[in-house]
Amino acid sequence: MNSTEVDSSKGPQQRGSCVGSNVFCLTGVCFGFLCLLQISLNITMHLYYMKQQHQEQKQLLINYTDMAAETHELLGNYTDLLEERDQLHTNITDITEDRDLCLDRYRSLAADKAQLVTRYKNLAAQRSNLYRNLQLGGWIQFQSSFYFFSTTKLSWHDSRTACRQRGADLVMVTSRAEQDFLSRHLQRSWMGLSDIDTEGVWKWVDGTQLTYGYWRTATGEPNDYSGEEDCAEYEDFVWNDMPCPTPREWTCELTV
Ligand SMILES: [Ca+2]
Ligand SMILES: [Ca+2]
Repeated sequence: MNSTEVDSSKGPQQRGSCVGSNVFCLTGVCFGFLCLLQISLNITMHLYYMKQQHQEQKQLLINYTDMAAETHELLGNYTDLLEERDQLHTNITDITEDRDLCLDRYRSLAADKAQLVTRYKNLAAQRSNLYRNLQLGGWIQFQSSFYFFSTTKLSWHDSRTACRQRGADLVMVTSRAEQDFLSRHLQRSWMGLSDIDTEGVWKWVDGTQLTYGYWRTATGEPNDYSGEEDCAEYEDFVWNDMPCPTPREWTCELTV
């Protein structure tokens, strides 16, 4: 008997188990391969997941660091803002106090203004009454003064007394315009000018010293004739010194 026969003698059952064993083996190999593949896949996925997680953690750490820095900066800004707010509150308080002071000052000035307006109106009314009374009393206005021309004759001192009793004084001629104005109303009259205190030093009745006069130069006035001429008179458009007791008309000046 040959081997072929022997193998053939094992029958179809033995051949079938061999084939089934191979399928089983192949299935096992495949299963094992799949298991290895699954394990490899799991490991790869795990590694990939770990890497992703590590990157995410790294990114989170970076974000956290950035956020911490931003938080620190925000805290710094917040502190600065608090200081600015406090400073603004202080400024507002100061401005409010200044405003209140200004308002008080404004109200005080407004009250003063109202009083001044009232006083101005009263003074204007008084001035109008004074002007009217002066004009009624024969006074003539020229620029900022009123003038009274007497019709009686008195000594220089009595003339001055008469002017003072009217609230004025003897006229002081202090400008060419005033000299020309008097020329239209006077021929001869006492003026408020004398050298009574010091010979040769001519002073007006308000104490100021004469700086320029319209003296009669033809006769060398003021000439202090006979050593007795200490009072000045207005005579035909020019001035002359005369003895003070001499009766003369007189002219008063009232500055308003
Ligand atoms: Ca004299
Ligand atoms: Ca004279």
